[in-house]
Amino acid sequence: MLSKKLADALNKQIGIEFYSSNLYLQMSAWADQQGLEGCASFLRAHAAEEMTHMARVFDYILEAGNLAEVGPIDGPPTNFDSAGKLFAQAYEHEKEVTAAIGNLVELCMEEKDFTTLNFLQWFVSEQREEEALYRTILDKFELIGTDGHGLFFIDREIGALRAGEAPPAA
Ligand code: OFO
Repeated sequence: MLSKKLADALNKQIGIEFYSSNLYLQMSAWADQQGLEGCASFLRAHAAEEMTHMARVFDYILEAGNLAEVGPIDGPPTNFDSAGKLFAQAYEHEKEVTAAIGNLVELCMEEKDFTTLNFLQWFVSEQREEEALYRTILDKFELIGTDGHGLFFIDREIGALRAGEAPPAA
């Protein structure tokens, strides 16, 4: 069984992963409305991937013999001003998730729960990949720019990226 403190913290992570999924789903709707099909499909896939993160934590809590709890989840914003701002926001969000995973790792060490520490290693690597992925996207905005046909090309490039996969080495 997990300690009450660790079970509570992992249950909070369920909410964070749900929120991530809802955020990317909402972002995909915004992108779709702007005619950015590549961005919309990338974000939609990322929303689905976040649900798998949620399920990993949910299942782990259950397997440990504790109660997995789906708490209230805040609604994501609906307007993102521009595609560049949207991806900057996604990157900031991933950094927050990385910090939340870091707090969980710290708690495992405090509690000497090495099984959960081991479970969290996957998330530690995943966050490194996701931050790198969003940095790659932000680089595209920087390099290509959104003037003229820029946004069209960026949208095509983002559509070709796959959420959940490490970006090619620069
Ligand atoms: Fe974006 O990795 Fe889960 O939240």
